[in-house]
Amino acid sequence: MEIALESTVFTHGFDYPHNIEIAMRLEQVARDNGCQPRTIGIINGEPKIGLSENEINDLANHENVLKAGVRELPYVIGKKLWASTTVSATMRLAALHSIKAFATGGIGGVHHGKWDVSQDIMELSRTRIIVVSAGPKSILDLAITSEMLETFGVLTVGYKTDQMPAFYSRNSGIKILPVDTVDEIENIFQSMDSLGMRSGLLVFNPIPEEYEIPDIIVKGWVDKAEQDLWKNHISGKQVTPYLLRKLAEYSDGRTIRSNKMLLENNVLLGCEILKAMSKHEE
Ligand code: PSU
Ligand code: MN
Repeated sequence: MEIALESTVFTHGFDYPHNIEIAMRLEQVARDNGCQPRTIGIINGEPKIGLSENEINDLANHENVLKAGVRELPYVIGKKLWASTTVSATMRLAALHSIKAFATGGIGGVHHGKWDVSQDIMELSRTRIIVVSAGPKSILDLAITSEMLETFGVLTVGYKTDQMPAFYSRNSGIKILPVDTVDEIENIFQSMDSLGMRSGLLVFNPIPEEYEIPDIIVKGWVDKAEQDLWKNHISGKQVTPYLLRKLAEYSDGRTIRSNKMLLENNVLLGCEILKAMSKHEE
């Protein structure tokens, strides 16, 4: 049972040394739960489906690492570059290798007030794999992201919740279809196959209560961070790394701790889903 993990979270999401610590910890959580971790990234133009510990270190410390979505994969492979893979690129590479589940933190979506829509949504609509996430990234427009997921036909379910989780907090107030067990998730994934749906299944798994940060507090930090963004003319792929760094700064590291715990929680659920799938395949 292989579980896919992404590399952008440690190349662009966290700074050293948290980044390496978290990457290693997630692999360990997978192993402790009976799965083989496959952290995906591109080394010198070569997609690695399961980076070694050394390669994770090299990728995290390499001075010129591109953040590659699925669109950029041919570019970084063709030009033999070093790249981390976002949710969209990780999904594609994992699915190509018949990996059935992928655990991540936040998926990309729609940013506030501008036409900045992540490739993650497009890829979820066309690549068959189960993606476990704690909600769209907190810096996004959640209502529009939820609408966009619908438009692209991305089936999105909430694990033991009927509200879309909002990354650092468990509830966004936006309705979502609930599921109660990993067996239900597996049944739904099989049904998609029998209906000829080749899209991904997005499973939103709320952050554990003890690490939750109330929405209202996060919003204050996000507003401030967005003003910094605007003042410093940051755009495109720099947006997420910049905002995450600012949130860590304003929260005195609290967002880092929460981010780490929700990632672990998602790896756990990913492994449970894989176990349910393998039980039924026997
Ligand atoms: N969520 C985080 N940190 C991140 C990301 C998500 O808390 O670094 C990464 C994921 O790899 C996701 C990507 O796929 O950001 C989306 O980036 P963009 O909005 O540029 O598509
Ligand atoms: Mn974007």
